[in-house]
Amino acid sequence: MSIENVISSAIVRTFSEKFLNHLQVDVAIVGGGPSAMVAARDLAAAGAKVAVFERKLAPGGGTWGGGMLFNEVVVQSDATNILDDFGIRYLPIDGAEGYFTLDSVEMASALIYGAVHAGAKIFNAMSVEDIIFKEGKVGGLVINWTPVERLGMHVDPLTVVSKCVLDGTGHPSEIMNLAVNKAHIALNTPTGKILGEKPMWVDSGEASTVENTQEYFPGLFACGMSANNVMGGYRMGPIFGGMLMSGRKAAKLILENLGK
Ligand code: 48F
Repeated sequence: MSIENVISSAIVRTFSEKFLNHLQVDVAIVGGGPSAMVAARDLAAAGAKVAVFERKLAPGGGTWGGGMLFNEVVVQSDATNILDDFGIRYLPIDGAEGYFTLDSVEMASALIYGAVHAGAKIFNAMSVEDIIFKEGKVGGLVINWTPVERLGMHVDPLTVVSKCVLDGTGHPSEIMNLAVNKAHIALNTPTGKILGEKPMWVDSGEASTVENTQEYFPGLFACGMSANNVMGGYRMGPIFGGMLMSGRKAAKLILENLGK
């Protein structure tokens, strides 16, 4: 066999095995942002079978660019235990006790590595375009390659069956929008609909991101900015403690739901 054939065969075979093995999972996570990466790591570390579907080539969501492309972010002391779990370093901010700066590239890469090493599988360049909704129950995701989505190619998708779905799609809450507008699901919000993100109020947004991380319909959870958008929380900009704590809370709630 030629080396060219060895390489191509190995890639097709191992990818196919990985993909086949994750067409049915405990938890299907949409989006590879910081809250989702923490959730994926905690869930996988607790023994759940987890697949993450990320539209872009690189997971990490809004982490990489720091604040306005200055590639540093801020985390508060409530969340430094999560940074420690991933081996991410941070420095105190002079005159602001309990707040730390960290390199956003280190954070993004460590979150991804931590999730994958704990056993979560990340499928990048795959977009979630719909949910499975059968007999009143959310049963998984409908996926397609991002280039297919971007080019508007008329190609049918494939599906991933899961016990729980976690919407980690950030500001647009894409899965919750599908749930409301396509499946006509009444979410666990005051109106049953998506309340919409409010403008910036850092401390309120940080707290509400964690509070709003919950199950919004049986088997359907939201974390990070998606949760805040669903429940009408404020935005907070480049402080990330709330995102990390949201991911940890989402994993805890889902594990309870799975009986793990
Ligand atoms: O927005 P994002 O980083 O998620 P997050 O965990 O974190 C928010 C912060 O980055 C920042 C902030 C912090 O203060 O406000 O915004 O809530 O990442 C969301 C990821 O989901 C992917 C998207 O490409 C991004 O990487 N995504 C969104 N919709 C889909 C998707 C979809 N339909 N299918 C697959 N991936």
